[in-house]
Amino acid sequence: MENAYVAVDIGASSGRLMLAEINNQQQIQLKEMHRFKNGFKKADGHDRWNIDYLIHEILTGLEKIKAAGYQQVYLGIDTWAVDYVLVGQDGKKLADPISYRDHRTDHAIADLTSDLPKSYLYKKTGIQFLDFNTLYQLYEENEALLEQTKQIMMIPDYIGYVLTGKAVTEVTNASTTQMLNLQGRLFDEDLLAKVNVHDSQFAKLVEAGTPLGQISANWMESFDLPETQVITVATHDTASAVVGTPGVGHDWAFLSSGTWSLLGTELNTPENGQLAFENNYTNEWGAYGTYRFLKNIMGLWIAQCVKRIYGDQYSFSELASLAGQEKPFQQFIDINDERFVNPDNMIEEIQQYCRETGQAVPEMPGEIMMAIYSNLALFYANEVQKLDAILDCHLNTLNIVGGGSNIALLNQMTSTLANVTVVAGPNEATAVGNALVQMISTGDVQDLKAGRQMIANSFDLKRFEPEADQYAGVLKRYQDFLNGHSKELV
Ligand code: LFR
Repeated sequence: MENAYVAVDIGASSGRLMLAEINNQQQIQLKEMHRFKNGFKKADGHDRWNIDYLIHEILTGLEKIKAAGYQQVYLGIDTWAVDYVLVGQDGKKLADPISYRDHRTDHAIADLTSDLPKSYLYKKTGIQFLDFNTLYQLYEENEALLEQTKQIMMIPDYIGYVLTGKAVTEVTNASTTQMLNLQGRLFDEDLLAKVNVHDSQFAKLVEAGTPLGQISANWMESFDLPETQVITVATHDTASAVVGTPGVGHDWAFLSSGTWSLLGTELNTPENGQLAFENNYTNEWGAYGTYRFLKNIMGLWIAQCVKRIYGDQYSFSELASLAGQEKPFQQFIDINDERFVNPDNMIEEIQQYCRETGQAVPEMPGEIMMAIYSNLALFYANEVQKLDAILDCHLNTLNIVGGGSNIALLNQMTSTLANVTVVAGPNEATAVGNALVQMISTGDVQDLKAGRQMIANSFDLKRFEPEADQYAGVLKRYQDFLNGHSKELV
């Protein structure tokens, strides 16, 4: 019997269990078996994730998989990065984890780096400065809770631990803590000391693709589950998305387009020089010794917040088609401005930004959406140019994966502005990458290169080529605007 692989992929707004199998034509077939909502809620003064609910949804999804006739499966878990669970002496969580969008870390970078130069921190870790990195979250952590903490577990590691009883710290996600040392490839003692935690509070570091164990007997007794072998995959969703990107050759960049837009390229050695530092590029660790050299861009989060305000009035595709009826580039917005991280009302925030910068204020839903798409495309194009400059190379192809790869309008604008071929798809790259690491681990797929070839043969990828002279001069004007208004962290 062929192996069945379950990819548990949980993002900030939804989670899913995808079943992946290899068919007779050596293609990966993917089927969604269960989907559920995710989001943080205010509790005890902070924005928190409901982690027990997420675990319960995974078990419900596995029951559905058993009911569909699967007696035995492999399973991998990926989620968003940087957030963690504090586990007490009794092996139980001390509190629900706080979301990285919580405002507790708003000033943490400045506070923590007041006596520790940023350049020094960057040399050590190669990680971009984002105020929600685990380092800053731990800096702001409740001291009494930290004192009771036996182990600090990243979200997907914690879920794996609850399911199997086995604890590890997987590196693709652990690198986003900004506490791993690039040279030694271990936790950095100085940085841990700075936030009053100790190496012994983290379970041992493992690479993506390491078997974890069986789902514990107590879960098997209380739920009707298949026999499930958990494999520690590239547990950071962005790491899985990059594994699942069908890049070919050496001149491709990726854009993992979901709640966040993660734009960058895959490297075999990290790049933590001056230019990378000045542009706040990160070297997150990837599967198989790679590095994700990328920048976090605010992404579809902005559109998701706008849609939430409109409620059920419009679907995403209706909003996209309304946008398509509007003229692009009516206003320039620095979408990475901190004010868009977690505003009370995203529409008003965008409008206020336009007012403050003396630009046309978008009012209608189509105008708002076009303002978002235009500025995402501009931001992407600007970063593709930066990547070329930092790495002294020319990236010819941008592989866009994730939910955002379905937005043809955005793909086309990006291709034209960045002057690159855009290859769009698969939209479930994260689940595909999650499953691929499992398949390589069991020996069903030889290696990453063979796996990416398989992905290219399995999914319908769409190509977009630059349209000559379409938006001449717009990118340059946007760059001038950013020079005057950008609030880059470095
Ligand atoms: C994407 C992502 C990004 C990370 C952000 C916060 O879902 O994992 O890579 O920077 O969420 O965890």
